[in-house]
Amino acid sequence: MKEMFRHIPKIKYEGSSSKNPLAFKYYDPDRIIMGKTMKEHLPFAMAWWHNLSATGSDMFGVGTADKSFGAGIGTMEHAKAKVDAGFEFMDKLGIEYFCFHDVDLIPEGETLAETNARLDEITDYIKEKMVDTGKKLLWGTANLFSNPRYMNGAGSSNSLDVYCHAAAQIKKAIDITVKLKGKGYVFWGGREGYETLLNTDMKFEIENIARLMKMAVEYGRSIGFKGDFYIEPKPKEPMKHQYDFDAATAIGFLKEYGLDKDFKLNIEANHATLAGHTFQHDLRISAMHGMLGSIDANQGDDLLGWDTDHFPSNVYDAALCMYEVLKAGGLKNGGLNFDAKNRRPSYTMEDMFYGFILGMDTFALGLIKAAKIIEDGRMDQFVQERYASFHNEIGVKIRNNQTNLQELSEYAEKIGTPELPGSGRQEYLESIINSILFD
Ligand code: XLS
Ligand code: NI
Ligand code: NI
Repeated sequence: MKEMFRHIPKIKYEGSSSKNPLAFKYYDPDRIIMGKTMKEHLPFAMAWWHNLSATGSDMFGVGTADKSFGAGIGTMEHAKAKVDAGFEFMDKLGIEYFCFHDVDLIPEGETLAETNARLDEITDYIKEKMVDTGKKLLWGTANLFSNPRYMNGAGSSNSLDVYCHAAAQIKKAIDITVKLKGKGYVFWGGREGYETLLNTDMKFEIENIARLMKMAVEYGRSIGFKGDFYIEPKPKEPMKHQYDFDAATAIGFLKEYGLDKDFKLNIEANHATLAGHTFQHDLRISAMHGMLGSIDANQGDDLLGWDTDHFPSNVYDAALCMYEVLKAGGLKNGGLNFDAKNRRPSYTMEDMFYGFILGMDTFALGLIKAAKIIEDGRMDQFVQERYASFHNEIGVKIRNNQTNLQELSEYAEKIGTPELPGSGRQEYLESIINSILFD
């Protein structure tokens, strides 16, 4: 088999003083942080779609990057060349996991049967490579948004036939995820939303999505899938409004329809910010419900209002992300999937590696700094003390749901006018973070 990235060596850790662009400055896989190796804390994954398929095309122009890997686009030979390229890429970077949509793997056939046969063939090939290399599938998913038939969504489509076609695609995508021992299965509701309420029965659509997910869980469990199902919330784009708006909305939906035992959330940084939240916010919401499943590690651009999927470079955000992950006890079945792409003018093979080196180093730094924030202890201690007033007798009663408005009113009368609550000390806390980040 020919080497695809011939001029690229294996990427090694060389430390922060290294000037070698093809080396890690912070990601040192064997370094121990809080009792685990960096590699264990940071289960990085390659997204098949951005890394092996996307060429940088946008609505103003065609692609700039050549992802043919020496084969004719649209052929099974090309599908296999992508597998070869992907495994070589993961190997050179020391990445253990990958993620895919069904149609990232193969050119879609004329019929479901043809598409499915191609999926069987390519997953046989991928499976062999996995056995040889030890690489693993983090999660699989079905692309239910690109084909014109999904213009009104899949689970939320007004068309029964489209709904059933989506069901068939999901069934097959779960089959191949299980075949490749995937640890998760994702639902990103690409077009599960609406363009205008004037033509939309929102209640019907949301219930239909829930029914489809229930069937997916039943099917997955029936064929032995033990991993997690995930919803990946996003507020909009491509639709004007998407039903899985943000973490809180998705959790409410999962609980409403009894899906919360099988599902967790896959939080994407750029989706959280599109929803008007910080990345940390959606991670916290998920974690506090015990539903922080996996992460799509990327970042947006503050000045652009869409999902730009930049490789993460913001160490501040990565540190707060890893702070949430460490506090939540780590990612169990989940990982850090680089749902990220190079900028259109960064079109060379080297750029593919620079993107991942940037992202992996950013999260390595984030992990190092998050551990320091926790070990330093001042922030956690401050938060704890901030609520200390709830430790007295009446506070304990409130926390145990053992009181009522009558008793609280009597207490309030007894104490007279309350003192002002303690200072929030935001600036003090921000300066602690800065001193840890930049020491
Ligand atoms: C798009 C989503 C998508 C999901 C997988 O915005 O991030 O890439 O991660 O369908
Ligand atoms: Ni996205
Ligand atoms: Ni994503």
